[in-house]
Amino acid sequence: MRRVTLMQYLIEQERQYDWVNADLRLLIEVVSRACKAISIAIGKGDLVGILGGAGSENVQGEAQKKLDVISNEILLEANEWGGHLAAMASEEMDKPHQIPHRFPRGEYLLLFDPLDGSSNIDVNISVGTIFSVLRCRDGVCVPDERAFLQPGAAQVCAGYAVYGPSTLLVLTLGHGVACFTLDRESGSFVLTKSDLRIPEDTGEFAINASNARYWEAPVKRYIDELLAGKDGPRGRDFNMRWVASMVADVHRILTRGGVFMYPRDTKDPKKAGKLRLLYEANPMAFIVEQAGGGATNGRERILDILPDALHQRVAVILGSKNEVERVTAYHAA
Ligand code: AHM
Ligand code: MG
Repeated sequence: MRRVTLMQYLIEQERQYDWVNADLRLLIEVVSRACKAISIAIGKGDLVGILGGAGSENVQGEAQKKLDVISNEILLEANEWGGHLAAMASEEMDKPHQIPHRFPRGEYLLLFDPLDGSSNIDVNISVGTIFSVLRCRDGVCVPDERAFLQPGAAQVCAGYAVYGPSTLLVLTLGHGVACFTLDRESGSFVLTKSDLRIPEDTGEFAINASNARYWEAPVKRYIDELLAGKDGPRGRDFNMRWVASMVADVHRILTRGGVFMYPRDTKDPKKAGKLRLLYEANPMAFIVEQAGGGATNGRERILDILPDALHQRVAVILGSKNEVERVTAYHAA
């Protein structure tokens, strides 16, 4: 079988679609190289003393792990000099990161969660990187927070890397989803699955059940029905999985179906959910929709939400289409 590397795949995309240009290709290649560097760092773990806390907090008041900080630095440094970006934004930084004046500026905005699921680092469970690419509007000289406040439907590209038993890169450019596996010997990401599809129905769900007492009524109703199994209204048994790394949970859903929920709850009424819209929910929603699944906040399609803040949170319900539609319908009832 012909081996297709990420670079070959992107060149083919560029030939096929007008709007995939050399800058976008470079951007994705650079992000993939950064993910490779993060994967190598994670693989070394305790051998080089990079597990554990960094002793600092991010803008959202969350304790940072050393690898959160290292991964953020790797992505910033890799993407600064290529001339493909107008600015970057990250879960780990309060404000957008501007491209230093000594480098040319490009037309794209890059957003990322450098290390998603970082509470799992120290216990050697899969973590990942999530990224989203937007176009910077014409005439914006210094892209501040407002430049990034575009709905998810405006994304040019989105992807994630999972650092698990294999390192994978999953990517959408808006016409299907492809998955690449890092060949550790050659150092290349090799296309291992194209046109991923999420089954419309599923027997598996993912939610952090320790929050059950804070859930809103529609979520309680939906989960109660699943838990009732074949004796309940659904008439069949469901299985539950929760890795607590969104990348790993979403990757499972892309592989064999399922529904992932981090709903709004009453634990902290000021927060609309736990996950962040711009660099967690939007890229994952784009990928899931491109694979035939659904993604809502219970009330509306995630990709249609007009953001009002860089680090805004959102409820997330995504995965197998029929289940996402059911939960969403329960919210409207
Ligand atoms: P992080 O970006 O700080 O790692 O937080 C996001 C993670 C998701 O990967 C995961 O789905 C969720 O938080 C798990 O939350 P909880 O620990 O409440 O189950
Ligand atoms: Mg995250």
